[in-house]
Amino acid sequence: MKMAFRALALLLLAAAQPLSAHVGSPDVYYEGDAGPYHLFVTVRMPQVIPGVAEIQVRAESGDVQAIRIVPLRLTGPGSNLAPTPDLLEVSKDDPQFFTGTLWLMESGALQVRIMAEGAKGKGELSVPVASFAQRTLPMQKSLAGLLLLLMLLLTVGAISIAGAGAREASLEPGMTPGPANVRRSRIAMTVTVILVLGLLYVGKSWWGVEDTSYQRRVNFYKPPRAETTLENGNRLVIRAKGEDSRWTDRINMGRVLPDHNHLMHLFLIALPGMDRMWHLHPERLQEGAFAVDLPSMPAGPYQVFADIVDERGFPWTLVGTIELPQVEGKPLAGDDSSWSGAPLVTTQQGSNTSQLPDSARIVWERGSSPLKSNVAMDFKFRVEGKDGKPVEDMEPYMGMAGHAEFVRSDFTVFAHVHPSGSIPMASLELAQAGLMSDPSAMPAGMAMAGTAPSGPLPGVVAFPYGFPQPGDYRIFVQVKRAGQVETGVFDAQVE
Ligand SMILES: [Cu+2]
Repeated sequence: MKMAFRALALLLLAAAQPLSAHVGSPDVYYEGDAGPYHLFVTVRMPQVIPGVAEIQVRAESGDVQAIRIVPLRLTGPGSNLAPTPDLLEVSKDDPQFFTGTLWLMESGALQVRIMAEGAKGKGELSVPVASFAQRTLPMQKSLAGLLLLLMLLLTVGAISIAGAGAREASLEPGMTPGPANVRRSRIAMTVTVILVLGLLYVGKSWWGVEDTSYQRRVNFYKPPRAETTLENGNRLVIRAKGEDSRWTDRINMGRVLPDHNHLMHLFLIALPGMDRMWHLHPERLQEGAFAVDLPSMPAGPYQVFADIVDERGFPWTLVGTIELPQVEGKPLAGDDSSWSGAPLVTTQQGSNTSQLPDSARIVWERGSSPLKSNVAMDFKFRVEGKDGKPVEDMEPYMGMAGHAEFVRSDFTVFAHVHPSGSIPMASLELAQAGLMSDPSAMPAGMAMAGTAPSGPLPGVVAFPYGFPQPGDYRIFVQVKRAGQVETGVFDAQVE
């Protein structure tokens, strides 16, 4: 029985942090066009795989009649063989809001294909999702109790049936068992006890093997460690190391995909107050490591977040910390950018304006209601000049109107978000290519929201996202104006 208790205790011992690619922010927020319909999509990812994802779709216009969804692999076999789609339910109070659930059966880079139908015909879009078990769910105490009771009942039952059978099966009716029968019964019961204990042991081992392999899968998808070394005083070398030993074999750093022009987006954020931030783009070295020549930086501890997308379209964020000496480096160039200012302050009302160097500023149109976690929001930022009017010199920064980084004060949440949402552009491109292979489903003029805008950009940029948990956050909003990258910083308290 002790073994059974141990097996159950093992099961109840489930304490893994829910972390993910993007760190601590597993849900997917997306804004884009399904043919003629503009949709806002939220995918709430399950904590375990297989598990149920919750899908919410809001249509911008009122002419969408039905929305169907189906899960697929993002790339490779199965990425174009769609099972029968499920119909989303229309909200009773709001005909533009659709909800439904979807079983996700496997881990890895998946996509949720969304098919909208309405007055303007049909349209499709595809939302890449990173599917992985975030933790081992503990067994419910009532279920554990019931199983233990059943096990006891079966064990005692099996032993007593074997004993009774050996003692009384060959007796004539009305006869009482003699000493020989009793001896045979004791032997049968002893043998059965040994057999049952053997069975329980095998069962416990089986359970243990399953549990270990599940735990390994959970560890496999934890954010890999960013192992950093400083060479020659200013060259930072970054290597990824997965929590599970199989990670390095399976994730080929030599084949990561370029994500909005760069193989890696590296963020160095001053600890603990986030009063300095660098957004850099390391180059890949021969052996799968990455390296970047640092700009001049003051000595101190820094948090490291490094975004990559593997060849299957699965996004990973390497996480680490580094203690840097005073670095004498070269000036920033290309897409690299930096910001410095006041440390994070957390007040209920937070901050909604951020001054830019040329007396322009970024204003967060956050409304007056308190910020809530796990609510899909459109984070809208207005870049305005001295005169209070939106600036007219905005241009694409790495192909997009803006980039936003959401960081929780304790660094357990990090999300790099774009106007199209929380999905890396490299994964979106793979999903888009999948749609392209079926031209009948691809209406003309379809473009990804927020990518490769042409012509002058409006002085407003919006990011669909939701805070994954309550706490204090700093939001870095990065835009490009007249060839210069500018960063606005906003602090927010989330309930
Ligand atoms: Cu970006």
